[in-house]
Amino acid sequence: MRLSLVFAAASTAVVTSASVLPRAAAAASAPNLPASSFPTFKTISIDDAKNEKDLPPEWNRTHTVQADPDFFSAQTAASAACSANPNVRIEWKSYSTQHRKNFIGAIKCLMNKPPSGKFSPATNRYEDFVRLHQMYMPEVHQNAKFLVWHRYYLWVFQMTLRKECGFNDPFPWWDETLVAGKFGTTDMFTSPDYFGHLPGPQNGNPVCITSGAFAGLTCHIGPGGGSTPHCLSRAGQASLTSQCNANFVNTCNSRSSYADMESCSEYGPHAYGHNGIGGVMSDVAASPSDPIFWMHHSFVDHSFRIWQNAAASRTTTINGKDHEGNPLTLDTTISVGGIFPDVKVRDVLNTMSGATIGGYPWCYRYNY
Ligand SMILES: [Cu+2]
Repeated sequence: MRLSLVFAAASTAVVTSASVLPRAAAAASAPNLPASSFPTFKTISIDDAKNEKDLPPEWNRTHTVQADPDFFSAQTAASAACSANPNVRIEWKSYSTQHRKNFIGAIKCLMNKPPSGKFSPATNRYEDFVRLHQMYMPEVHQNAKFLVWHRYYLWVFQMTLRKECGFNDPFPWWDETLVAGKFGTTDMFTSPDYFGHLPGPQNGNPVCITSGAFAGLTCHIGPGGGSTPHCLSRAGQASLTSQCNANFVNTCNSRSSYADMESCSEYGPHAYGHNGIGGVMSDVAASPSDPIFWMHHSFVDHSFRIWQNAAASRTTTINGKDHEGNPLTLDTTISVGGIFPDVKVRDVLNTMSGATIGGYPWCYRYNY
């Protein structure tokens, strides 16, 4: 009797003090990890990219897997239907205020849903996606699978917003070349309604995000391969985000082979965007913990699609190698851990194929 009274009193006290904690104090309860906790992404300078320093002599230049004419010609009817009514991803600047708020709200909706239980130790549905990325990290980075896998991962995330959170609006994308070197000035970061601010590092370390829709967010996946609760943090560096410029994108896109372009994109603008936003975004394995991840990867996928638009063969052929050194083929599996069906490389090369995947049309393009 006496013991239970003590417990009752103690738990009442805890509830009371938690309920009167101001939001900022609650935010501070997740530790702000130092920069050294977050492994950064490997980069290549634009000069080295121009000199093809990232490409070993024999790498990727041979063994291009040719198109499967039967497969791609069979898509004609579906792709015609798709062309008539594609999902158009709209660049953030012309994305309406209502769409922006709905998009942010849908991400928060996923964060407020329970985890599936298949991605332990994820604590909510959103973190299922973070854990998935963490699990697949070695398989889908630093090899040619990077662009095709992240294209599907991004689309699956967006279809999940639609399916599980009723987000039926067009999807946004972010043209980072418009703000290369000044990411912090876009209203994505400056508005109280969106992603929260982009502070510079303090004493060389990231800063917890206390503004925007995700103020005070605790990340439970990462850093690296672990799961230590930490605040959503950033450490913006203009000298790095300046590399997300049109010249660098065009340098990568001037490469004619998929795998050569992939290498330049991954270690070039892609890596600089992650490292330049810093903190959680520079955590290779668990960077999707920061919701700006999806905007950054829409930029990476956009560059890939622009490269593909230059030649029809770029939506029907593939080359390069996977993380084990095996050549990618049209039949190489792209898996998202069961959140959506496994697909093959052939299924994701043409974003306008019109095929049905997991009940949704694979059918999108960018507004420019
Ligand atoms: Cu990734």
